Amino acid sequence: MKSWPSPSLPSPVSGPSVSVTAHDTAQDAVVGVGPESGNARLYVCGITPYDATHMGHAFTYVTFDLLNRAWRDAGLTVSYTQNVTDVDDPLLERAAATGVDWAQLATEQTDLFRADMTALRVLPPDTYVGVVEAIPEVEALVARLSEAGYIYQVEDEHPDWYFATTRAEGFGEVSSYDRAQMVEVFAERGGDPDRPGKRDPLDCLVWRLERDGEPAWDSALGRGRPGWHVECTAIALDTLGASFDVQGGGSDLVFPHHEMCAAEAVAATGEPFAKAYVHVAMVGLDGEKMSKSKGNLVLVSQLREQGVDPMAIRLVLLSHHHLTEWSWTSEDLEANVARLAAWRAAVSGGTSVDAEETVRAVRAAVADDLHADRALEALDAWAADSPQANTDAPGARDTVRALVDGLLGVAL
Ligand code: 5CA
Ligand code: ZN
Repeated sequence: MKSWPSPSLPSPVSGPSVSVTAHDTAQDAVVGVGPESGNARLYVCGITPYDATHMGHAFTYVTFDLLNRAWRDAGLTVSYTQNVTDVDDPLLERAAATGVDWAQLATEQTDLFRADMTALRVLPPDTYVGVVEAIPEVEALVARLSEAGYIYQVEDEHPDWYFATTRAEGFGEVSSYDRAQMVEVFAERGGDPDRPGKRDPLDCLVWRLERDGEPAWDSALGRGRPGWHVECTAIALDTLGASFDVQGGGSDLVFPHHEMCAAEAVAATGEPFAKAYVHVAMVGLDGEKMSKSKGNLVLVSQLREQGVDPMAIRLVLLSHHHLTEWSWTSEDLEANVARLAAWRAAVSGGTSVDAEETVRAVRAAVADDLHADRALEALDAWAADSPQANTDAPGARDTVRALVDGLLGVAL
């Protein structure tokens, strides 16, 4: 497991526990997520570390940080696993194109990601695992799938191993896509529907045999490396078990990634993969999805270097609901720099707005499908008539400050 030291755990926030809801893609409905009491289990798909963290990544990880914090605030403990896709085609291609060692590139970019997340006060996952560290777990899962009759080799000069995706019970229930849509999106997002020798265009690669110049590991399947989806399935099942509470990621992972993960898990365990699938809308720049492959990036590290307060960046991210697509703008950043200053002024100068009522509104907004946007509005109203020294109850400002720190992860 990779280390990711905890910068700050949420301050304890006392208050009535509120159960948490979130939009589940599979049911296309806002549903209760996590148990009534005890331990909630979360798996969030981590980065492919070949370039620096952009605002799209940050939006995704801050959204699940909010879920983590909301669960803790509701009195639950949380087991949170995140992977690093530290060996994959785009990473190997970038390393080859820039003449650097792929493992070195992955290590550097993973370190930068952790530094960015720490600056944004994203709580570290309990388990942070690279695919390279999880090869034995992938092998064990493929063996299990093979025993259950779901694995085959294509017949060509590279007889790679495939999973018979469409035979798995419940296949299609995460995305609800029809078959034509699946084949189209599969081709766009790293899949190979047209590869000869596959039994079904939607079958997905689980083990790619060694090619010249590519990293490879010995395994019972032959020397090679894992396919993408099976990595997350193996890491999630190994660290959280089946039927964990939430599988999370950006909406670009609904299909094929999370659909394939779910199919593999059901085929291997007979149980559902996750109870709910939560997906974060895409962040764009100038009307296009922000992505490493397009290169239209606003980087967290870049803004930090320019001296932007990471708490203002975090407020920009929190001010957008996770189901709504939005584009990064400098106006939005300026507005949130001002918002941060107003909240800080209210913490030191006082306000006449009732703190308890504000705390209730913030808590209710976050527990309701992670509506941090509405929580921010309640805090804006609280801060709006500052300074009003001596009109608020003793300790009221500290209560609000502790809530903003613990639940929203914003240090005032
Ligand atoms: N390593 C895989 C997941 S196993 C991966 O998708 N890596 S990634 O680096 O491309 O993306 C990391 C996370 O950020 C994923 O959850 C992805 O869905 C999310 N993400 C990527 N681009 C955006 C964007 N523009 N807006 C919101 N989230 C995004
Ligand atoms: Zn994943």
